[in-house]
This record gives sequence, C-alpha cells and structure tokens, in this order.
Amino acid sequence: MSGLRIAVLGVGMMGAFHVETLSNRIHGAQITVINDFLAEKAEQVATQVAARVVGDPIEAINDPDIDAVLIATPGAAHEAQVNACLDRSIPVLCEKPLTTDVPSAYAIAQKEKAIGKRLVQVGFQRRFDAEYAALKKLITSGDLGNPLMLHCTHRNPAVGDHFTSEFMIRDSVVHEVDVARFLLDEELTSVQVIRGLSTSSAPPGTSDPMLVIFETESGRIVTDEIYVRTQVAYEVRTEVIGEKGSAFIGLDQNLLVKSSDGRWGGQITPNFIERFGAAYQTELQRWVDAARNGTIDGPGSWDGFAAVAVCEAGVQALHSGQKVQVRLDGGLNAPPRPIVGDGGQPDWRLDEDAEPDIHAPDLIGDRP
Ligand code: ISE
Repeated sequence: MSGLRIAVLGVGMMGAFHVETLSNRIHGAQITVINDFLAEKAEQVATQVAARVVGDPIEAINDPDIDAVLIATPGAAHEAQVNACLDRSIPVLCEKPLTTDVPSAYAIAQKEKAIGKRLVQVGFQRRFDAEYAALKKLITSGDLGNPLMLHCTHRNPAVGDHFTSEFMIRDSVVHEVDVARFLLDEELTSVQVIRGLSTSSAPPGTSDPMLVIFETESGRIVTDEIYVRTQVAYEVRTEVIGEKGSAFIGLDQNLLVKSSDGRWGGQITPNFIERFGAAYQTELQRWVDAARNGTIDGPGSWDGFAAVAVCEAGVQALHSGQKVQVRLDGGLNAPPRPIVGDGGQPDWRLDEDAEPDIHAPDLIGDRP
C-alpha cells in the first residue's frame, strides 16, 4: 500500500498536535480528511495540510478516501466513532478514554474479538516513551527481582476548574492505571482514594492533591499521588521497588547548569507535550507502520476497557471513601478478556530493536 490515508477527528489541542506530527515527522502517512465540530477550526487545520473537511464524523470515517482514523474528539464521542471504524474494519487510534462507560468499552473489545482482527489502539503514549520502555525492559529482565511496589507521581502545573476530583481520576490517573498494567503485566483489582487537605487553588468540593492506591492480581501495591495544580511544572515519575533493587524514572532530563553565582539547576518541563513529545511521535509512527499492514502495534481495546473499568472503580472509591473492587467483566457477567488471538494478553510486545539497551547495574554483586 502507498501512504496510509488518515482521517483525523477532532483538532483541538491534542488533535492539532497529532496533525502537525503526522504531517511533518511521520513517514508513510497522509492526512486526507479532517473533522471537527467547530467548522472554522477544521477548515484552518485542513488548509495547513491540504486535506478535505468532512463535517460529519461518521461520514468522515466512511469516506472512501481514508484507510485509518485518528480520534481526538471529546471522550463522549468515542463510542460511536470507534464502533463506526470497527463496522468498516479499519484501524483506529483513539485517544483515551476508549469510551466513557464500562459496558460500551467492553462491547468494543467484544466486537473487535468477533471481527477477529486487531483494529483498535488506545492513545496511552507513555508506553512509547524511552524511559518507560527502559523501565519495562528492566523489570522484564529480572534484574530487580520480583517487583513488589510501584510509586507514581503525576503533577500538572495548572488546569481548568473542570478538573474536579472525578475528572482527575478519569483523565489523569488513567495514565498511571495503564502504566501499572503495562509495567507489571497484570490487572489492577482494587482502588482506594484518599482525599487530604486541598490546595487553595482548587475549586470548592475538589480534592487536589489525592492519593490513589491500587492492588494488583498478585497482591502488589501501586500508589499514585495526583496533584494537578502545583503551579510549578509537569512532573511524572515512576519508581519500582523490587526484591533485589529499585528503579526510578521521570527526573527532568534537561541540561544541568552550574553558574558562578553559586547556583546549579536545570529547566522545568512545562507540560505534557514537552515531556512526551517524542513518545507521541514513536506512537504515531508505529501505529502508521502497523496500520499499513492491517493491524495495530500498541495498547488495544482490552487495555482501553481495563482503564475505563479501573477508573470507574476509582470514582466509586472517591465518593464512598471505601476500597472498591474492579470488575473486569464489563458489568455483564461475561467471560473476561475478549481479546483477538488466544484470549490472553494482547499480542504486541516491545519492539526490542527500538528500546535503549539499559540494564540495571549488578545489584547483587559481591555485597555482603
Ligand atoms: C491530560 O489529558 C493528559 O493526557 C496528560 O498527559 C495528563 O498529564 C493530564 O493530567 C491529563 O489531563
């Protein structure tokens, strides 16, 4: 096939960023169709990349001039749009959340399974970040021994008032949900949310920061500090504690300068685009390459569903103050894991060649 012809639905901040990346930094792709509920915005972005505007999102998905779809519309629109892509059996990269409720996300995983082809990828870009990939590789190598705990930190410098505690779980903590599942290779089984003293910049009723605690199938503990109004920087960190050592990612990797007035330091990372720009690019390139071969190469519909299910439990935990068990049967009492293939874990794995070859120093060594 020649270049992958893509329809981009939703060209707000994230969609416009993807359009720019796809058209300037990705090989083998061409944006042919743009859709946005704001016609003027759609026209403006389409003109920049010589694409055509299609006013209705479902018509855009069914346009004969496209081979794949990138969805960056608001979450509430995802269910209908992803389903339309499945109806046409074309690859789709959908920004999180896969859908906004558990049954509809589960139904998508089931539908894809019935089609028998991996078509749905969910935009959990951190899996494509070099540091997360290195951490995953380190855990898998066994150099740290059995990973026992994961400590995550997720701080944004500032957000709008629509970031309620519930929104923080669904829109921000969802990343740590996927990171934990990715790194530990197992499901999260329970969620607890601890609401403490809030920053005075949070609107009334919103707890910011919060501490979210997960348990996994094998009994590991995952903690996540979520704080979205720090007024400082974008800080996303993950530490894994293993039986034979620990590892940490997310320290700003910027230039460190020592100056003659006796200070040293670097620059903060202002936001997630700066922190994860390269990861988005890798994500898109691998999605395009895979889509040209009629598949996907990243977190799939089950990962999208599991994230929705864990966040749903998280929201219940937030409101009840209780530890809430995660239900992975889609609320349907259906058999779990409708995944294309063998019904086990998704069949994509880290691209070994693409990962930095990082190994833990010998943590056992000759120490007493
Ligand atoms: C936002 O939607 C993102 O995806 C960012 O990565 C995250 O840091 C932020 O908290 C979310 O709201």
